[in-house]
Order: sequence, then C-alpha cells, then structure tokens
Amino acid sequence: MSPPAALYESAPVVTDIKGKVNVSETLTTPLIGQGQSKLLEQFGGKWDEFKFAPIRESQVSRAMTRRYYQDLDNFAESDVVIVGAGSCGLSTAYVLAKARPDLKIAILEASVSPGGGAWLGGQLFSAMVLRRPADAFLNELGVPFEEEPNNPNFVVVKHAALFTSTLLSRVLAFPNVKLFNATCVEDLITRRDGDSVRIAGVVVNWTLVTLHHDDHSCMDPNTINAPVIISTTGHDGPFGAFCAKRLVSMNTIEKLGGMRGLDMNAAEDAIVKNTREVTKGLIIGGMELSEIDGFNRMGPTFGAMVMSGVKAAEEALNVFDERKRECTE
Ligand code: 48N
Repeated sequence: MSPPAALYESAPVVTDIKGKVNVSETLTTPLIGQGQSKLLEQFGGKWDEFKFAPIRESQVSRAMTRRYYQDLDNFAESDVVIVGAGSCGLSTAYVLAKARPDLKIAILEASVSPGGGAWLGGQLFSAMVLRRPADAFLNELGVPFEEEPNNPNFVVVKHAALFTSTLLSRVLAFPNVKLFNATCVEDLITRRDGDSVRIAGVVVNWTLVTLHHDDHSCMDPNTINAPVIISTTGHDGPFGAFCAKRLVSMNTIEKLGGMRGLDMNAAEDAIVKNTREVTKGLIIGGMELSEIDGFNRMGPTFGAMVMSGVKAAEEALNVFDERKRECTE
C-alpha cells in the first residue's frame, strides 16, 4: 500500500510521471501488438494492380438513405432518448444498453462530433483525471490508465481522446443504440400530468436548421416519442443545459439553481448522488444538473460524469416500466 497522499505539502518532485498502466490484456494486445500489419503484406508493393470494386454513385446514395430513413422510422418510437453525447450521456448509454439490450435507445447529439467536453483534459491538456472509484468504469471498458505515483486517490488516462473514443466505440457497437449526431433537441414533448407535465419525447431538427430559425422561417421540427428522456447537455456552450432551461421557460420549475464556483470535492459527490428524475419522464445528469441544483463545478476531473451516467442508467431502469405504462394510457 503506498504511503498516504501528501496533503498540503509541495508535491514531491517526480521524475518519472508514468505510473503503472492498468489494462485488461485481452482488450489491447491485438490493437497494440507488435509485428507487421497484415495490410502491408496484402497491399504493400502491389499498387500497380490495385483497383477498387466498381460502384455507381446512386448505390452509395441509396445505401446511406435507406439506412438513415429506416433508423428514423424505427426510433420514432424509442424507449429511452439520451440528449447529449458527452461523457455523461455516453456513459449512461453504455450502462443502459448493456443492462437492457431489449430497449431502443436513441442518442441525440447537436454536434457533428459526439464526445462533448471529454476530448481533452483541463486547459486543452491531453491527460484526463478520474478520481477513484471511477477507475472501475475504465476497467470495465478496458481503457488503459496510469496510477499517480504516491497518490492512490485518482488515476490518469494518458489522453482524454483514448477514453472518449473507446467509450464511443463501445456504445456505437450496441445493436439497440442509434446515435443521431448533428441533430438538435429543440423542445420537449409534454403531456398534462395533474398540475404539472410529464415529458414524453423530444422535438428535433438538424442542428444547422436550429441555428437558423432566426433568419429562415417555417423550418418545422420532427419528433421522437419515448417514456424516458435522459438529458446530459452539459453546463455551457451554445446549447448547454438545454432541458433544464426549457423546464424553466415552460414554468415546470421556477428557476435554475445556477452552477456555482469550482470545488472538486463538493461538486463530484453532489452531482453523482443527485442525478435523478427531476420531473416525470425526464432524468438529468452530468454538468446539466449543476445548473438545475446550483452545485459547484469540478473543473478538469471526469469521474463524476461517468458515475452520474451509471446513476442515470439506474434511475431510468427504476422508472421505465411505470413511465411506459403512463405513455400508453
Ligand atoms: O461534455 P458535455 O458538455 O456535458 P457532460 O455533462 O457530459 O460532461 C461535462 C464535462 O465535459 C465537463 O464539463 C467537465 C467535467 N468540466 C466541468 C467544469 O467544471 O468545467 O456534453 C454535452 C453534450 C455536447 O456534446 C453538446 O453538443 C450536446 O450535449 N448538447 C445537445 N445535443 C442535442 N440537443 C441539445 N439541445 C444539446 N445541447 C447540448
């Protein structure tokens, strides 16, 4: 057991900052195994006779169009919609899709590139810090990480993109998950529920359309019905905290708590523990929750995002059957 982490002393000068790398061998050996790629054996030095199989442009168009419209038709009635494919939304999708392969899960991501703020650590640096016990999530995914010398309280993924690309590849591999990126949630589908509302789906449009409602009229949206919506749209950016802000503008909640200043210890525990269904049919997690509840921000540490995703998935599993019943009534 390494000595307790030095508190409030100047950090010991460590020359070798590379700690022990933890990773399950099965997952990465083929990816980073030594030796020549088979591709070089197959194609190397034979470029004169290289030729692609023939194709007609319309075949490409139909292959893309048919699949996209089948997905739109199939996911028009989804079981769960996740709004925002950042670290929390993707972590939620991973846990939920694995636990319930029978559920149709649609992920709506406004940006062309999913991943939200998790492609880099703090101040555009590469390394991503996750405090224990969030290393359990990395171990399950097979993301290699480094132990921090003399400090067992957190682990470091050498590049945030290694975490996000691994998580994204695991989520997209699930047959019951569909990612609609470059697609914005621009409103919520609601049903009267006594003197409040129940959220019963999302209103969507191409993000480029959403960005131009002010200078082009009559670009009506599309819809996706679902008994459970999980919103993880983050705390800033052009669309940040979208569903939280919509609940206020619909008078479903009175006002936002507003994200507070940076306090890693306070922020991460609060966001994980309070990830919940904030109004019937709508679960909010990740940094969007700091806007609803007025929690602190944590800055460049991501453990709360993945663990909030685990909690959001559990919340969805807890309420799904009842919300599904209400949706059909
Ligand atoms: O990464 P984010 O912004 O949000 P989270 O909650 O998954 O992760 C937050 C995390 O990156 C931090 O902010 C770190 C921990 N820093 C904290 C701090 O104190 O600074 O992902 C949200 C995603 C983005 O990809 C957006 O493009 C997307 O949600 N999004 C939407 N997608 C569809 N429709 C919308 N209306 C929408 N709004 C945002």
